[in-house]
Formats: sequence, C-alpha cells, structure tokens
Amino acid sequence: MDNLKRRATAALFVLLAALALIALAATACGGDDGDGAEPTEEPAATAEQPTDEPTVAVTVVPQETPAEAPEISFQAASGAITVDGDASDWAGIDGATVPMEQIEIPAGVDWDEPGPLDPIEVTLKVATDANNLYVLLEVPDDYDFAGPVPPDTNNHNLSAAAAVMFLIDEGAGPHMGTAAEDLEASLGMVDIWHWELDCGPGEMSGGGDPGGGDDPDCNLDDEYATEPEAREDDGKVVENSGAAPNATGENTLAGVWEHTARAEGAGAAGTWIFEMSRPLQTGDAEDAQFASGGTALVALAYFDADETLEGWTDTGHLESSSENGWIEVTLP
Ligand SMILES: [Ca+2]
Ligand SMILES: [Ca+2]
Ligand SMILES: [Ca+2]
Ligand SMILES: [Ca+2]
Repeated sequence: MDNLKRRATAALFVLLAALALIALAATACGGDDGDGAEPTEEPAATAEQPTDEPTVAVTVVPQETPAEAPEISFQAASGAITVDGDASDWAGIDGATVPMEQIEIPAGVDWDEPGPLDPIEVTLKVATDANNLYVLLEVPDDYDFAGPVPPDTNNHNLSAAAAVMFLIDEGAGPHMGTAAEDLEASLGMVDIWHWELDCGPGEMSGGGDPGGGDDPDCNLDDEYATEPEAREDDGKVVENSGAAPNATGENTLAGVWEHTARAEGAGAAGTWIFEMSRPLQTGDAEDAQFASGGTALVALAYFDADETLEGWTDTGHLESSSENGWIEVTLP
C-alpha cells in the first residue's frame, strides 16, 4: 500500500504542478518572465499584481477560492439511500452536471505526456438523512475493470477510479488544500475519498478500522491533505509534520460501484455508478463535517482506464477543479 500511496501522492503533485505552469504561462503575457522551469517558486509574481489597477496588464484572477461565488451549486435531497450500486433510488433527485477535463502539460516540460482524453460531463447528486451523507457520481464511460487483484499485483490503472474531495478548513483550496497560484502553500485541510477498484461490482468497499482510513481490501480510502505533498489516510501522520496520530478517527466511509453495461463486457459503452455514504458527523478532524442547513464544498476526479495501453497515468485524470473550483452543495 505504501507504494500506492507514494505513487498517488506523486501523481497528484505532478498534476498540480502542471496547473502552476499553466497559470505562469498565462501571466507571461503581462510582463512576467514566464520561465516555467521552477513553477512552484514563482507564484508571488502573480500574487503581487494589484488586481484593482486597470493599467496593469496581468489579468489572471484566481478562480479557486471558496470566497468567490461557485461556478456550480445545487441543493442536496433529503431521504435515505441504499448504498448498493443501484442508482434507481436517486431517480427523482436533482443533481448537477459537472464538466471535467485533463490538465494540459506545457510543451517542453519533461513529464510523461498523458494519453489524450476528451472532456466529459458527469452527474453529481448528494442526499442526506438524519445520520448520513450520500453521494452518487455517474460517469459516462465504457466498462473497464481488471480486478479483483491480489494485493501485490497492482493493475489498478486498468480499472476506472474516482475521487471525491471536500473542504474541511474554511479557505482551503480545491487543489488538495492549495490554490493553483501556489501549489506549495496550504490554505487548509481537505477531506478525500479515494477509490481505486480492487473489489467487484455490488461489493461493499470501505468501512475502515477506527483510527485508520486505509481500506486494504477494496481501496476506498478515507484520506486528508493539506497540500499535494501532504496527503495521507486518516489516522496516519504526514512524514515530518510533527502532528500526532489521530487515534479516535471515524472511517466508516463506504461505497458500492456498478456499470450499466457491465453485462456486455469490457469496452461496452455505459455509465459508471459510484455510490457512497458516510456519517454526517464523524468527530474526525481529518473529515469534513456536515450539518443540516449547511453547505458542503466538493471537487471530483475520474481516472479512465483507456487513457493509454497501460491504463490511466499519473498526470492524465479528468478533474473538476480547474474549471469549476469548489462545487457548492446546500444540505437540507
Ligand atoms: Ca442505491
Ligand atoms: Ca475519517
Ligand atoms: Ca478523511
Ligand atoms: Ca474509458
């Protein structure tokens, strides 16, 4: 599991570093030197530009701070949901259509190019009852599932994967706690539900042990991050952070997946169903806490197994944050 964690963390950091380069490239027209060699060391060039001065040519304005009006907002439904991979209990519930796209890696940067993927639009729905928050993520993509796999045979990349992220600390950025302008500067902690499909359709995933968000069997992990290089399973301490282990965490996050064309076999066109739930209140400092009448700020990621012949790559996943920032969900 450690290799997986390291790989996933490195992958997200590389992805977010790509975002920083894109932002720097955009500022270059305003007179900044535009040197992309050290993307994470030059964000001040953007931050120091007065945005209220019309004679200044720099026009890059951060879109990712939750203080700004969200691009996408919707109302969660009230009612119990059965987490079973069957989306029929969501049929009468409105959600949001969420555009997702890959990051573009700037030319000349020595990173592995991801395989090309077209932008997609997914459906996100949220519901609550007295005790739980429920999330439905529906992704239009063909059926690819390589598992279940033994623990030492890592071919997750040949199956679809998904992640749902929530704001924990007010002001935390949608790029794993940071904003695109400075991917090393944490603005607060985020909660991450990170799901690589090691268990089969219809099978309950998640439900980790108290104190630990790792799901060694099915790989629906309850995680947290303060910045791209500081992501861990709940209850585990980020290396050199000086923090204490979170021994009283609550990690019963659970999910069941299905695909509408699974019966037709690999490559059949259809829709992925990722159905998840978690208690509204967990008392876990490494989780978002949800309350009636409150809001949840959400961001999404999807990993397409068809991205390359070897499956999805570290830099190629589709994500919602760059275009949409946080998605705002009002809870009933
Ligand atoms: Ca269901
Ligand atoms: Ca937790
Ligand atoms: Ca968490
Ligand atoms: Ca696909």
